[in-house]
Amino acid sequence: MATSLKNLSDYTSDQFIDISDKRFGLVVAEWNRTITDTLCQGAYETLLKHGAKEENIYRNTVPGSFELGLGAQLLAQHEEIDAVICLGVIIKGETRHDEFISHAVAQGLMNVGLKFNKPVIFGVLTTENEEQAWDRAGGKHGNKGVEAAVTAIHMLGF
Ligand code: DLZ
Repeated sequence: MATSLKNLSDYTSDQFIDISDKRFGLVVAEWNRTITDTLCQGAYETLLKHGAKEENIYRNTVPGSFELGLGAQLLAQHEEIDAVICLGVIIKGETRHDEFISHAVAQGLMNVGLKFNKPVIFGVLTTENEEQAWDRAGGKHGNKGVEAAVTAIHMLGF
């Protein structure tokens, strides 16, 4: 069934819908676990704060960020799941592994969202070091897990 086209002026950046019956999948990478757990906590609390029910939030882990794409797909393929939030921390090392993983994850998550026509959020930190990651996981730049959850809610209202 085709959805009706809303007036463009309806789309505002602070648009939030009732998410009390929405189901969310959280996919969390285990690399840099203490940081990804903090991102996850931020996302989880934000969903609850905006009205999601605890029993409607499904949390799964994957070994590393590279596996977020498949993890997202395995959740997104379920009709009951409305949005998937992927959380990871990719820290630059001596080699270019971080670039390959980051690009693959970004592209992979975009593909899953477009394939299943539902929000699949890229909540992945790509930093030079651990300090920069903590700055974005509850530190001076906020918690990007919170932002990822807000983005998912925003997209559900689209
Ligand atoms: C191998 C690897 C490396 C070196 N660094 C990270 C990282 O900083 N963040 C992350 O989430 N994952 C890392 N991984 C693991 C890969 O994402 C992946 O799990 C493995 O290459 C196996 O496919």
